[in-house]
Amino acid sequence: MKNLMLLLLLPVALAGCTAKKNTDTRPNIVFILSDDHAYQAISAYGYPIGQLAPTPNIDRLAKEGILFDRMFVANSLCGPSRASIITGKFSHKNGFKRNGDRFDPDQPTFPKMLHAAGYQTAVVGKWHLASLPQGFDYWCILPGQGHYYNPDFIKQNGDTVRMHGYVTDLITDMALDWLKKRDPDKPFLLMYQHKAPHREWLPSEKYLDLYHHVKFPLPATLFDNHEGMGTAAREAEMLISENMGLSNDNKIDPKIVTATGHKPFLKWYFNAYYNNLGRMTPEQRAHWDKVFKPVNEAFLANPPSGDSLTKWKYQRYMEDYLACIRSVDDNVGRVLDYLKETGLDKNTIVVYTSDQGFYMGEHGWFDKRFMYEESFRTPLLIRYPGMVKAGSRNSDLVQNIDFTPTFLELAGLNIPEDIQGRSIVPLLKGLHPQNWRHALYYHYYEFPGIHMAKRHYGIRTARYTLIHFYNDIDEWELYDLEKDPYEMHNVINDPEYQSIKIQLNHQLDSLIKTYQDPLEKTVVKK
Ligand code: SGN
Ligand code: CA
Repeated sequence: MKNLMLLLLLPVALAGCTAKKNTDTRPNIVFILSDDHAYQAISAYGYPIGQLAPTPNIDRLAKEGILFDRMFVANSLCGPSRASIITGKFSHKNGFKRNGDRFDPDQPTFPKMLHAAGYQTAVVGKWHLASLPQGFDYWCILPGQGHYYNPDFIKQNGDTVRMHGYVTDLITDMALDWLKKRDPDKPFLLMYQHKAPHREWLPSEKYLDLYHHVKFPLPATLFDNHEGMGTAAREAEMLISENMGLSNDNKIDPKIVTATGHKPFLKWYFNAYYNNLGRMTPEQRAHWDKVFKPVNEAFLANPPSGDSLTKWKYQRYMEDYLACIRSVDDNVGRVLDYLKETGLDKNTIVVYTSDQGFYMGEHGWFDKRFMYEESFRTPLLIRYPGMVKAGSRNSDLVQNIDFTPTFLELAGLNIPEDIQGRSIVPLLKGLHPQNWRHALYYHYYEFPGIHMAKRHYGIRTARYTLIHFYNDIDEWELYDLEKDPYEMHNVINDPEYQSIKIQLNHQLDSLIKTYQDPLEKTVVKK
């Protein structure tokens, strides 16, 4: 009798299981974040660098989804960007203004909210928020910036372990392992966050000399003396010519750097070279030396100087930076293939973005921080077949504070009132709402500090950028991006732009009010 009952109930129980599987149709989210990945270096964006160093897998997201042309960050630096991404708030609200701050992990974040709503959540790779992740079923993160070769990882039990291999491959292995192990009946959020292509650009063994035979065209503004800009640009320490390290960045042995009459710009540059190479196994090191010995010998035999040295450094920079990206692209391909093979691609939102943009020699620079276009803007590509038309492109103003509300809406959750970003779901649907924002706010704080980019805040509209540099100076800059896309001419004092300036100032005031930025009242009037 009992057995009969069980048999009778079995179909009901099975139906229950199937029903459970099918009812939770909320989309999965794969959030891919790279570090310092310039949009100029993604071929789908169409810039020359991307054509010479293609990114076919990242491009798949553009082909099968949407590419955003005007995606910006709230504060162009790693930790602050990550804090804005997970909270949907500007730095002054989430409390993380500069690298070195500690993210208060008790505050609300979108991973926590998704987790509470039944999502399975994981983060692997770079985290860089000083505190440990909260709201994740699984996490495994790099301590701080992390390393390229045989990197350490902090595991959930608190142990730090060194893993053998190349950082980009290892992070992907972890992401795929977790995808395979997760409960297939629940929707998931995977934050898959690369260290690459962050300085100091160590390519994988496979790609050590991938681009050594490609000649990269010089950016038009490589020798910009910043005369048309302002004091902040002139005093920043992010010049390829002066501040990029021949040893740590360009992979020349410190002994050869010294022998050719050079000094490291910062003392730790030599140590960084030794530390990075010191992590390699003898086999990895032998492979490295095979490629870089001839580069070193050629440098010693015929040391470039002056502008030739800058050009040489630029070429070396491109070779390594882009080779790091090639590994990111391969690994993104592995994840996209897995989603496809398992059929997960249909109901999974895949986002590719970076924590900020990066200077590829524009204004003579590397690094970021500034509100000048190439570091303020960052790539954004999204694939979501159920909602996004393949091959679309969007030029509305979007910002990294928009991720949180977007993911909440896509998961069917309410967006808390204090979130400062806006859901881009309408844009994903191909709409252009009339009341979409016409201007973005920006605020950068890390000064004094490495690269010496002065503190500033400002406003960006579709056409203009107005910036106020404050703290140790009090200078305003205005750029007309339509007439001056390279931002070489600050027109703040140009009579033609006075009415624009007044209008932008009003808009800026209103953004400051809306976002409740107390502004640090440390402006020194000259
Ligand atoms: C390190 C880098 C800097 C970089 C900051 C912030 N030097 O200090 O060049 O600006 O990180 O980068 S390094 O040679 O030690 O890498 S961020 O992406 O983490 O904000
Ligand atoms: Ca970064």
